[in-house]
Amino acid sequence: MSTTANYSEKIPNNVNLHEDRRLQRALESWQPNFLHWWQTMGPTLPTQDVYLRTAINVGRDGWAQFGHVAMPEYRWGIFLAERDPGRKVGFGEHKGEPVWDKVPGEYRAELQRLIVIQGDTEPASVEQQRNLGATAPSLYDLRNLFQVNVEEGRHLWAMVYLLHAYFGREGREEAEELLHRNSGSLDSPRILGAFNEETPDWLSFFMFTYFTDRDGKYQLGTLKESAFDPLSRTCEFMLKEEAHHMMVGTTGIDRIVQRTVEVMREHDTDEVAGLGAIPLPMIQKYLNFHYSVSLDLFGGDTSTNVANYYTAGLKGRWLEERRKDDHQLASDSIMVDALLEDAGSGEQSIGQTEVSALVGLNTDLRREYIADCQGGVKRWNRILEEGGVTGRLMLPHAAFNRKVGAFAGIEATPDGEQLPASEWQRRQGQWLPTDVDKTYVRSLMRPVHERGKIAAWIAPPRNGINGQPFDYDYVHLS
Ligand code: BYC
Repeated sequence: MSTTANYSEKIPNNVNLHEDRRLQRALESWQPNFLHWWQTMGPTLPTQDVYLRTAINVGRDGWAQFGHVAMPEYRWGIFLAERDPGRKVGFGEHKGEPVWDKVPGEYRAELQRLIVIQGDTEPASVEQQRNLGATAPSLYDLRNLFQVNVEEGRHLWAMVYLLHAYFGREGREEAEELLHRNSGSLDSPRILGAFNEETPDWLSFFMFTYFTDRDGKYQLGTLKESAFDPLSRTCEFMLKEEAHHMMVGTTGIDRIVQRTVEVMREHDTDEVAGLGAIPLPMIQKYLNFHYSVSLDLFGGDTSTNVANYYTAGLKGRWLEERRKDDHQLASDSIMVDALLEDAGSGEQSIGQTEVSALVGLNTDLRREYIADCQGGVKRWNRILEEGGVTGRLMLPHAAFNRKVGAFAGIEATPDGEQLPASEWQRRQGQWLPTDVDKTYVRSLMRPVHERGKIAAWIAPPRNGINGQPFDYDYVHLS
């Protein structure tokens, strides 16, 4: 297989699609449905063209090409990372055996489910972000939004390729369903909770790309370990694109915090709401929301699903190779979050319990994710510190605002103190964005579509894209 994509075909690919006419025809008949979905559910702001990067090969150097592209003509393609012919299963009961080029019959249903769930999130996020172009704070940010959108579209292609190539008629039906479910739809919602939430403003967008895209990074990292080699190779390449999405989120929040600090100092006040910046407590509430719904994306703290996925070799751990254990975990244990019941009073309290390492694998992954999220908080707090501001941001406790896992049935403050439901009802507006907060943030969202200009609530970026300056003509509007 060559690493360079073949762009002479309708669907650019590096999987020699032309050698399998049936598959090629099936994907070519899905292509207009995808384009219809993009036109009806994708970005709403009319543009002539956007300065986008397009993947042209999967090798180490120069896999991307930058240029102005009319978005509906973006070359969404199918790219798998290079095959490692000697690759062996790295964990579970098949550890040490050669990896699989086909789907073993006994794991078909589970693999299909994992691929469908992964695939479902990609178009969901495009749907959630579809109206943001109308309020972009700069052309630079607008371009980044569209870059994220086209790449999520490509990640949908990545999963649809697997469904079509390896899962027969059922796979093709699932590929159609991926275009029929819609974010927030009452009749046919997206599968996972966070992907039915709104992304109505740019503070939410940056929080989403920081916290929710980061779940994507960790889930893709575990699927990259899969014994099903085409899934592993697909995810490996998706992770390269994902890095840009992380950058957008991290630096987006950097720049909001930076601007808030500047306005606080300029006016010598914490009350920046009337001054066009976003107050720190409001940033904290948005952070609390996006972090807690993203924690839910890791599933239950204990899960027999994940134990089975691991044992079967379908889904590994984050950086599996670096783990210093037997990669089978049959006799290991792990402490996981739990509600502990007092034998006498029957009262429940927030605590931890020991379970077998296999059923605790969602916890293992969530922990890796939490440690990574701390990195963002540290860097935003550094901006606050350097700006001479005493306030700090923090990640809320794992029990705060949870709908999945051990703490789904209780309420807790961001400090992890348990609350009766009535008190939560009364006080949740202290910790989660209220209608007033959302209205204020939305009131700031006025488009700045002029070259080199930026909205007052966010600082300009340090660097442009691909060595271009901030005032580059990243987007030509229609
Ligand atoms: N919402 O056994 P449990 C991304 C369901 S993001 C609703 O604890 P399991 C991206 C669960 O399906 C990454 N339902 O869960 C980011 C199960 O249902 P069944 C997406 C939920 O299976 C930004 C039941 O509850 N990729 O790429 O251990 C932009 C019991 O659950 C939720 C993946 O997630 C929820 N939050 O783990 C663009 C990877 N959580 O089986 C893209 C593939 C759980 O009883 N998915 N449920 O009907 C998986 O690995 C697993 O399915 C999960 C759940 C980690 C999601």
